[in-house]
Amino acid sequence: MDKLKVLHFPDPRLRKIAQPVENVDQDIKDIIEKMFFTMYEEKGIGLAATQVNIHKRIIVIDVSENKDEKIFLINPEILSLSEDKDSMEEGCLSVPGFFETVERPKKIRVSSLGLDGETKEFEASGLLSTCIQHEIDHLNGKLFVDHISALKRNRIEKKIVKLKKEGSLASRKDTPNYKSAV
Ligand code: GNR
Ligand code: NI
Repeated sequence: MDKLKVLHFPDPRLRKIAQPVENVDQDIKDIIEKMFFTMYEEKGIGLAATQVNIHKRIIVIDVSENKDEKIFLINPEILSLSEDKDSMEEGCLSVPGFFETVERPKKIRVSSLGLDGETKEFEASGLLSTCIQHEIDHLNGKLFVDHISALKRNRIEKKIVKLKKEGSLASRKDTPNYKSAV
């Protein structure tokens, strides 16, 4: 299977708003499969379709230790957010090699479509909650660097543009974007 190409900040395509999936058909199942393949290859714990230039509301996640717990979300919606917050060091396959602490609500209640097209609801906390919020941001054209200061964001942007010009961004792909929750 071919790996999908991951867009890098500040590519304007990362700012597009993804459109809801209307039918969970074979086309959507194929996209999900390719996204899981790409996410595991890139050593990410999550991937939003926006990052691979597919502007549909689809997310894949695996926050498990053994990389054997696939979670996919179709048309995910955050139904409620807790008052209490969690701070985590975040990374992003679209912002390779940079990590910054982001504060987000600790617990969320989420709805999403299953492969049968039925709506499912569940709660998430910890790394899964952070990851879902990070991925839904992508579907809305938002990146984790939008949660940090403009100064830091601009510095990161300049560094990535420079690395891309030098052609040395590819070698950083070996840096896993996974950071432990503890
Ligand atoms: O691999 C990833 N690690 C990560 C770490 C902390 C918070 C969020 C993430 S998601 C990221 C993969 C990615 O870019 N998903 O959009
Ligand atoms: Ni990301």
